[in-house]
Order: sequence, then structure tokens, then C-alpha cells
Amino acid sequence: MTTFSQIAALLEPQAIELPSWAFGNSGTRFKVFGSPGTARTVEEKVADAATVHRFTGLAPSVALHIPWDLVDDYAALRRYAEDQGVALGTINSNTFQDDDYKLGALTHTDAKIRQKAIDHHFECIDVMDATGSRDLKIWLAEGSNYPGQADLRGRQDRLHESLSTIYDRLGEDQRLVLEYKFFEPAFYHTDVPDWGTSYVQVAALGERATVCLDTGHHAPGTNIEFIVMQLLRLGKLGSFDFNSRFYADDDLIVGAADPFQLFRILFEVIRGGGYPGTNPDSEVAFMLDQCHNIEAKIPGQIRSVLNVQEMTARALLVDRDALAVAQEAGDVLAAHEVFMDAFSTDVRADLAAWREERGLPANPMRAYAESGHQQQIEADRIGGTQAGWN
Ligand code: RM4
Ligand code: MN
Repeated sequence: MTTFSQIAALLEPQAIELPSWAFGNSGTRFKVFGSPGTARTVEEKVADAATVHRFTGLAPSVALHIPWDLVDDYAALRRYAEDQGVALGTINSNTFQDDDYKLGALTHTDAKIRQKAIDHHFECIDVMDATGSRDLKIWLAEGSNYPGQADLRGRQDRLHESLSTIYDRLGEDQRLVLEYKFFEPAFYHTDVPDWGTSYVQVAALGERATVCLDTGHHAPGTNIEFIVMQLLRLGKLGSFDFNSRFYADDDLIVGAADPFQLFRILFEVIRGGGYPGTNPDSEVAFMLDQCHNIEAKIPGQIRSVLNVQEMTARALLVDRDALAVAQEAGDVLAAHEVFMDAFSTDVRADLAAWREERGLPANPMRAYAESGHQQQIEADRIGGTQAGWN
């Protein structure tokens, strides 16, 4: 058995990037509920992310979405974030909320619309230059609703052309990560529906183009850890968007729907060299992509990063030597038992002690609730328009 003290130091470098949009109001197709204390500006979203980091020590950066997080001066925003104790991270482009993109953006048949979408990505790269961000993350809402509506092959070719133009604009230390999603908003076909398509597209671009795996973007029952294994094996896993789902792309708190799946994913991350604690050269970015529609947002994010930490600790506890012996001996049940022993280990008390040793609250959820911070922002953030995702 591996013990917690053997893995404690490996938890040190864990860093999980928070999405700015988690701090704005969000909802379903049916209703967006406002909630008191919600951030009204980009600065307030950054401040909320910094609060999560202060209570957990796990979230040193925050991702921005353009144009949701449009400001005049990104260098100033960068300084503001640094003063708060966090860095600005991944820049997410948005080609899904403009009328011109109804039938596509990077894949559109009209070269003018394709150029408009490419120009948007150029602006995102300018933002990255000012914020010091490494990653440009592209998720495309492109596809078709009816068989025969679109030339599937032509769209794939245009996608390649558009992505190449964007890729060529990146600086030497910048990366492009291409996120896939199997359906929605298009219902018949999607242009980047799966890891294979994303892989094919990024492999054609070059070394600094990789795949983003959003855990909510697969058909029910998909073996996501297998995809993690394969992408790491190919050196093409660029980033994660963590969240959890029951039915579609629910964007719920990671680890809430299926903690065992999160454990299995993190085990493959560690096994495949994607975890910074066991491989300092790992370049996988760990991000959340979540919305808090009915629960409070800051504690929702605190809970999320704690869930990732808890399952990482359990995955690190897998006795890999004993596992290898059982696997090689063909001892099915012994191998399974080694795996499940780690998953079944309650690490909460050890993690509480680990945090206290590092000057963090033993129980960040309780510490936040008792800090009065929520009441403070609810009192302070009166007037103005609360941030949302539109
Ligand atoms: C998409 C995708 C992107 C995220 C947006 C908000 O479904 O997951 O990563 O930026 O939602
Ligand atoms: Mn995502």
C-alpha cells in the first residue's frame, strides 16, 4: 500500500485554472437566475478567482473569454490580477454569438465570414501578448442540422485552412488548443465532434497545436480515460476542461456526478506523464469549464478544485508496482483490488492536515462560509449589471 505521506509532496505543484465565466450568472435555455454578489466586471471576476485561490492554494490562474471579458487595457488587467495573487491564463475565442456565424465561422463557405472569424482569433492573440497567456483555446459551434445541408468534406478542408492561418500568427511560446464536442448547438453533424478529428486537425498544424479534452463533451458511456491515455501517448493532450455531466454538456461541478470517473481519468494522467507532480515537464493545462446556475459561485469553484485535488491524491495512492505485478501475472481480481483500494481511501483528514501545514484553511469550504466574504460582496456589489455569459 502507498501511504499519504509518500505522496504528499506530489500534490504541491497542482494548479487548476478557473474560468472567468463561472463567476458570472448563467443558466439553461429556460432561465438565467441572478444571484446576489455576482461579479459585474472582469476585474470582479478576477477578484473572485483570486478568492478561490486564497482559500485553496490550488487555483493560481484564471481563463478569459473574448469578447465576454473585453477590456481596453489588458496589460493593466494583468497587473490587477497579479496584485490579487493570480495570473491570467488561457484565452478562449468566441465565434458562436454573432449572426454572421449562423452557418459556420472558420468553416463557412463565404471567405469574408471566414476571414472575420480568423481576425477575431488574431485579436485573441493580441490579447495573449498583453496578458502573457500561453494558450489560445478554440471551441467551435460549427456543424449542420440536416443531412445534405452542408458539404462535410469541404468544411473540414476549410477548417484546416483557417486553423493554419491562425496557427501561423502564434508566437513561439504560444499554443493552440482545439476542443471537440460531439453535438450542440448543431444536431446532425459537428465539424470537430471527437478527439480523433481534433487530433487530425492539430497534427496537421504542428507541434504547438494540441487537443483540449472537455469531460462533458462525449456521448454517455464514453471511456474518457482511454482517450486521455491515447492523447498523452501521442503527445497531443494540451488541456482539460473539467466539469461533470449526467445527460448532455451539463457543466456541473467536477467530480459531482461521477467521482470514480474523475479518479480513473486522473490515474491515466499520472500514468501517462501528464501530471506536474510526477513529471515536471508536463504541459497539460488543467482547467475547469463550469457554470454555477443555482449554487453560489465562489464556493462552487472552491468545491470543484477540492474535488480535483481529492481524486488526484487517491489516484496517486494507486500502488503502481503492485498493479503491474498483478497485471503481468494476469491476476484480474488482484489488479482490480489494487486499483479500488486507492479509490476507496478516504484522504480528507490527510488533506486537511496537508493544507494546515501550508498555512491554508484545513476546510476551505467552511473557512469561506465563516469568513463573511460572501456577505461582503453581496453588500458591496449593488448597482451595475451583473456579468453573464451573453
Ligand atoms: C463551450 C466550450 C468552451 C467554453 C464555452 C463557454 O461549450 O466548452 O470551452 O469556453 O462553452
Ligand atoms: Mn469547454
